[in-house]
Amino acid sequence: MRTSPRTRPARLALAAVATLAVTTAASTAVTVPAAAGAGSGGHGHRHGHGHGHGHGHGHANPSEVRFATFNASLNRNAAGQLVADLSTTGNAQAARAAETIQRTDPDVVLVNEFDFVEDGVAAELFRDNYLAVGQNGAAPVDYPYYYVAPSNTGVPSGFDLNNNGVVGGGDDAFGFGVFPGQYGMVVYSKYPIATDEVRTFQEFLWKDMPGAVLPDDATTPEPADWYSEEELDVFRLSSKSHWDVPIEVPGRKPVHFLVSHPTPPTFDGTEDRNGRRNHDEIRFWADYVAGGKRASYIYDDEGGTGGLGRGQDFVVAGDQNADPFDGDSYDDAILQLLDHPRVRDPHPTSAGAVEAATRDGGANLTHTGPAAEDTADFADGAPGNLRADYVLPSKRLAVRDSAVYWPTSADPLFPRLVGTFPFPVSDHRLVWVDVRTGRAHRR
Ligand SMILES: [Ca+2]
Ligand SMILES: [Ca+2]
Ligand SMILES: [Ca+2]
Ligand SMILES: [Ca+2]
Repeated sequence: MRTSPRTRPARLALAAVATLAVTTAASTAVTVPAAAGAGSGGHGHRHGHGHGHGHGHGHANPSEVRFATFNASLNRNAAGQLVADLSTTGNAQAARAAETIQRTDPDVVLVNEFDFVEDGVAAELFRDNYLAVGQNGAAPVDYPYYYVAPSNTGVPSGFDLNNNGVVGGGDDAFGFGVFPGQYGMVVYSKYPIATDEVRTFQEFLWKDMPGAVLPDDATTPEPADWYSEEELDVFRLSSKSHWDVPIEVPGRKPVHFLVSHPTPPTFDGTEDRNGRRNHDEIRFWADYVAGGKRASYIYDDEGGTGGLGRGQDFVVAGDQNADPFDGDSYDDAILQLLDHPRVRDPHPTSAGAVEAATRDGGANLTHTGPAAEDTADFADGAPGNLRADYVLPSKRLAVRDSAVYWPTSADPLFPRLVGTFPFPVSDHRLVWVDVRTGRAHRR
């Protein structure tokens, strides 16, 4: 549904066209056990002590796992800046992003808008210099495992994808970005990641999705021809990447953490190329968790095919850039997941979002979706505050609790961790869901 005019949220500055660095050869993904060894050495210690969850959630019972998603705005304007910022402990925004994660203490967290840097350099700097250091009295949080891999953002396509007559710039990259890896993502975990079984879908081509809602150039009679055949032969569905990251909680069935960050459905024209891509980026996981025939068209970057099996547990997470009621989505894109027979929507809420909608006014006053479920504080002319960030477990997993970390202005942490525009950390709020995972032997 399209209930507001197509305007640009303030957060993504479509700045002057920057020169794109040429990306180097395809790089490999990185997952890293913390210290040396197979990664089992530290577990007894971690589980025995824990750090104490702020919500009565502890490590004594590893069957209950807190999954989170957080668009932390840890992207920067040029390659190298994030590494420079994270190389010291003094970056205020990174410290506040880390404190947000420490206060909510997820066991597994996806961080969106985290520039990709080869060899996990940025991921390790944020972990070691910020997450592992107590911020403003919050307890440090220990993530022995993480996963990062390349992103399509800022990687030059060599084609004029936005049809403005010129090749180059962020809009002609495989995903919007002014340098390779800008707006990437990273997964941190307290539990081992089955590195060998991670699947990435960075290079899956949009045209290979049956019934893809490809955009049309209205000035020609041919349908669905915004992108030429030559462009469709290289056009990747994922604006960043899609990763299936299996999390291995000891004694429990693996949980497939399905993460992505579909493009905002804006920054385009009446052809709605970004709205349509957003829709199909969300559809990818809907088909993937359906499995069977519906997922048979899917192939990963290693050539493996198909989706999840019937008995496999999962949690879909990420900034989906799609609200079920308001904003600019193409054809109710997020309902593909929220109404999916295998997906559970825990409907996380916050009091801060309700306060923000009232305080901000504007488009928020005409929204039909519940303000309590908003997760992003966008510009209030349009689109207003939206539910954009999701943690959606399989229906097979029991949900114990959930929330959006969005305290009200009465909370002493509000000015530092939430605030009002311009935000001290991010325009998005962290969302977490506690699920009870399945026993390892269950079939
Ligand atoms: Ca162009
Ligand atoms: Ca046409
Ligand atoms: Ca707002
Ligand atoms: Ca809203």
